[in-house]
Amino acid sequence: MAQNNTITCYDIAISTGATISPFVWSTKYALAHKGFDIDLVPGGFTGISERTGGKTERLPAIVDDGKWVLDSWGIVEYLDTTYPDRPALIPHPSVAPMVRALDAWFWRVATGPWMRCYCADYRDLSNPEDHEYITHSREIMIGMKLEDRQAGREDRLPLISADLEPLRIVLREEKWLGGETPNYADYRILGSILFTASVCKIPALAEDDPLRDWIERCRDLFGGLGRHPGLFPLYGLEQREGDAPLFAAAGQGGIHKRNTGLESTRAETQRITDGMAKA
Ligand SMILES: N[C@@H](CCC(=O)N[C@@H](CS)C(=O)NCC(=O)O)C(=O)O
Repeated sequence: MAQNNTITCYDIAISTGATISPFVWSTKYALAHKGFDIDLVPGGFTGISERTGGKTERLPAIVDDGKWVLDSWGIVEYLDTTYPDRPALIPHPSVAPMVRALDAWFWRVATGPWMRCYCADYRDLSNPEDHEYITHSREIMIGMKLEDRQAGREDRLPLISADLEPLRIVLREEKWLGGETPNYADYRILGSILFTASVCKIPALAEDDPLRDWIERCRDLFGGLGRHPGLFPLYGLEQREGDAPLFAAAGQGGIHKRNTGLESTRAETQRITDGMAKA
C-alpha cells in the first residue's frame, strides 16, 4: 500500500491557493498524522466529477495505491483500519461518537454561522470559473443573496465567538482535544477554523482569545500544514460598546469549577443567597 509513503488527496482551493473545504483540511491533517506525504491534486469547485474520473462530485477523496476512498469520515476509518500500526486518529471506539457530537455542535454554532458571515467573500475569493456556480448553489442553500446574508456580520461575529466557550473551557486545561496528543477531534474542529481563515477578510476572533494558543499550535503541526500564505488573519475582532464579551473568564460553572469543599463554593453561595431571610 501507499507507494513511496504517499497518498493522493483531491483538494478544493480558492484563488489564493489555500484549501477552503473544512472536510479537506481535516483530511490533510489526518493523512499527516498517519505519517503520509500528501500528493495534492489541485482544483476548485467546478469539474470535481471530471477531475476524479466520475468517481465523486464531493471532496475530499483520496487514492491509496490505486484504491479510491471517499468521504472525510470514511477516510479516517480507512486509515485507522488499514494502518493500525501508525498513530491512531480515533484512539478508542468511544472517541468516534464524541468527535461526531463535537463536530455537529461546532458546525451549528460556528462553521455554519461563519459561513453566513463570509459567504460573499467566499464567492469573490473562489476561482473566477467557480463564481457563477458558487453564487447559484450557495444562494439556494442559504435562501437569499450572498451579499444580503453577509450583511450585518459585525453584529453576529461577537456572538459566534462567545458561543465557543465549551472549547475554551477544555483547552485551558488540556493541551489538545485529544488530551496529551492531538487526534482527529483536534483536526476536525481545526478544519472548520481553517475554512474560516481561508475567507475571513475581517477577523473572527479576538487578539487575546484563549483558543489562540491551541489554534496556532495546531497550525504548526506537520511542518506548518496550517500556515498557507493565502490564509487571512483570524484575530483582531473587537468588542464594541453593547457587544457581549467575546469570551468568558476562566473557571466559570459546571464541572469546570471544581468543588473542593466549603472554601471553594463560599463566595458563590453568598452571592446567590444574598438578601435571603436567615432561617
Ligand atoms: N460527507 C462529505 C461531505 C463533503 C463535502 O460536502 N464537500 C464539499 C466541500 S466543503 C464539496 O465537495 N462541495 C462541492 C460543491 O459544493 O460542489 C465528507 O465528509 O467528505
